[in-house]
Amino acid sequence: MNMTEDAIVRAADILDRARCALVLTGAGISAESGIPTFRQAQTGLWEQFTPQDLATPEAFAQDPERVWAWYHWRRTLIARGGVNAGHRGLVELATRKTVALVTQNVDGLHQAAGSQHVIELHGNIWHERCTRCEHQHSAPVAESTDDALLLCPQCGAMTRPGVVWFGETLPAAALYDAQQALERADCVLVVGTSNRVYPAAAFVDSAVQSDTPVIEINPEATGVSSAVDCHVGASASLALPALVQALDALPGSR
Ligand code: BV8
Ligand code: ZN
Repeated sequence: MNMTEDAIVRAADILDRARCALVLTGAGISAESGIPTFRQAQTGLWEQFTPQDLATPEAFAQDPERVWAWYHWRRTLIARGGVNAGHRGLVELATRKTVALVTQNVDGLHQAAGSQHVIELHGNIWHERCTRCEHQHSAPVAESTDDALLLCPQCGAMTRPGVVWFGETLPAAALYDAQQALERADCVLVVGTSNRVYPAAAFVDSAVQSDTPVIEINPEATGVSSAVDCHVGASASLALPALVQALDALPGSR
């Protein structure tokens, strides 16, 4: 058995003992859908920018057209890439264990794969909200046909993507639900995040500090890899289906 297989069996054993798992995902789980992660260099027109340059209120105030063009580009990548075996693996896992799924991602791919009650800490790229009135709107999941900024159908003012930018506070309801899920969880599975963006990363920190067993799935080491109970050094689309298989193979499993 190689190191990854061994880690997956250990992770399955930890999960099997748990009653309720909190799963926290980041951009890495969508990487194999062809969506660049936040730390990966962007491509094409956007390679000269980092997400931190564009995902801020200041960038939007300075050049809303450019920021909307970036979101249209990402929407097209998401619509084109679709869900992968990692997203589907979490749907399968939720049929074996009670899972609370908290994501930092805005791509909506967990919901597209069939995950229920997804807690979106950073909003959703398909949501749009007016910068002047209360109007909110969800765009259909489809490749963007243009890259123009979008105007409110109600009052004609500019709309903005319904996501949380750097320097903005997270939705109180999502934070509360994630906190509740963390308190109920007796195991945390963190998938595809560099654990650098707060306050989302604080959920993993507090799990590690409170001796809740933590499993990390990430082909790279991160700042928490040395502190977690089990690091699976593999991609989400390989590790998550394998984790479900290993759970099913345990004696006494369903
Ligand atoms: C807040 C939505 C406070 C937008 C995102 C100055 C001013 C204010 C705040 C701050 C500041 N300085 C620092 C902060 C805090 C800041 C922060 O944490 N900054 C970081 C950069 C240090 N946080 C905030 O600003 C937050 N708000 O603090 O408010 C406040 C309080 C009161 C009043 C006002 C303000 C808001 C943070 C939310 C930002 N929005 N997204 C959009 O998407 O367009 S964050 C963005 O980063 C994404 O959501 C992304 O998910 C998230 C985290 O990144 P990761 O998911 O971890 O992605 P990353 O690329 O880093 O890592 C990918 C990982 O996957 C890697 O480890 C890789 O190895 C792995 N991987 C790759 N391939 C695979 C894989 N894993 C598995 N399988 C694979 N195949
Ligand atoms: Zn409006």
